[in-house]
Amino acid sequence: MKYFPVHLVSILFLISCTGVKPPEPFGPLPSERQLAWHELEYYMFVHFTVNTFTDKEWGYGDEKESVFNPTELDCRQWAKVASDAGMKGIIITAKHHDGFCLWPSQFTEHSVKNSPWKEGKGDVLKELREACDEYGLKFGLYLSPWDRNSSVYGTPEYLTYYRNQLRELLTNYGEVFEVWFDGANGGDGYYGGARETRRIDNRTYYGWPNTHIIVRELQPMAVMFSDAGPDIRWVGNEKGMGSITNWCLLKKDEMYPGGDFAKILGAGHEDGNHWVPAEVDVSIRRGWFYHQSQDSMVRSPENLMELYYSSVGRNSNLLLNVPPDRKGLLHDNDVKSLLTFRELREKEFATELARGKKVVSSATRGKNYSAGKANDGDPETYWSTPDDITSSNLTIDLGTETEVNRILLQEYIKLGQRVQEFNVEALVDGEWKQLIDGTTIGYKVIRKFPVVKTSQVKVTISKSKACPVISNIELFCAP
Ligand code: FUL
Repeated sequence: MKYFPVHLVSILFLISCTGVKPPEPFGPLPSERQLAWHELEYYMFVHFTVNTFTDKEWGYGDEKESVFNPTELDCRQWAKVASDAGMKGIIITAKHHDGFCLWPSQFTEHSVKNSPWKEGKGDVLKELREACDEYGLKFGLYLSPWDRNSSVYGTPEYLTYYRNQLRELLTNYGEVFEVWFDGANGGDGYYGGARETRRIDNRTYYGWPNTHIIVRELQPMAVMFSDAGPDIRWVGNEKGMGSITNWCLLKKDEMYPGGDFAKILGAGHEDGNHWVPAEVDVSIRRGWFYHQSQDSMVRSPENLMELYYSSVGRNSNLLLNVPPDRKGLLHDNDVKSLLTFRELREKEFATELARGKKVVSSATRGKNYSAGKANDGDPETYWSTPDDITSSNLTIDLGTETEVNRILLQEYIKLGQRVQEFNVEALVDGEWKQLIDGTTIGYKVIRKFPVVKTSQVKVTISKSKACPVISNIELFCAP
């Protein structure tokens, strides 16, 4: 009995801390593999094949294997650059539309095994896999569904060929984080000598569900990309532009790869019934493949910084293409630009101003969901409100007058994407001044605004599908 009161106090204390239930998940939720993908944010695309040697963007399919002959191919250089640039992985064109395979596939003669490179004993994918492991990078594959070399393209037999190749790739090269199914499909080509135009019906020909099963079976943690998912969607352009309103949601059952959906893909569907976030694919040069004539047209570090804001800053991942040259190396101009971009990025976000500062909110769900959870640096905690409160604000007290010009916001997406409208204000000369307004947040949004000197910043969630769950707010003053 002596201890009873103490016991009671601790029980009451526990209830007061944990008694409030967390918000129920709302709408479609990300899978474990999608959550892991979100966190990668920025990774490299590598376009490399016979086109590199023929100076083309789309090989016709009749290129001789003998043209593929990189003189100094070094996947470790690619991986080192990717790692030094702050990227988290590499996705390579195992096979582009021309049908040439960068690995010695047992299902075709049209591959590195009949090229002079390493006397036909080489395997680019194996080398890249090892290099990725050495540098701690994820490894991804692009296997073009369109194959302008294959004599059976357009017939059911081709699907067996395609799926055999996919099995080969997903079995022999370790863990794959993303499989890239491109949307460009059908047209003229070599097709084993037929040299004709072959059209396929995007909706039915590929029998995608049966191909997807193979990926799930062999690489359960790999996400699949295409214009229509199933896991990751195209952003609808190749200019590096994520959409400001960007739902991770999509009515993917109404879509198919290679369909005419570019206009929808940027924003996704606010009322989408599946979680299918957007990936921004864009090249550091004009072309996807290396062309010497484009050596002077490499994107500048400043331009890459803009790309970062219009992709990662808009709730998308950035897949930045850096094509190796005929030696099989990334060109110096590209490397310099990438590394300087990393420096710029580090300077841009060098000092975070909001962490641990005093925060108050107009509504809170309870102690475990208090405003301070949004700036405690812990991605697993979040600020939330009671279920019936879907508009609310949070004010960060910076303590002293501080210069600010960037804000980063994140929703706790494990509970779904909710926010539909928000705005940010700063207290200037005793009055609230609006800095930005916005629509969706999702995994991450980073926004710029002109420098403002303020002691308080207020984030208002003005419209949300359900009570907001904000896991992170950061403030910066970029140079
Ligand atoms: C497109 C392809 O046609 C381009 O050649 C490139 O591979 C790009 C990433 O996807 O659909």
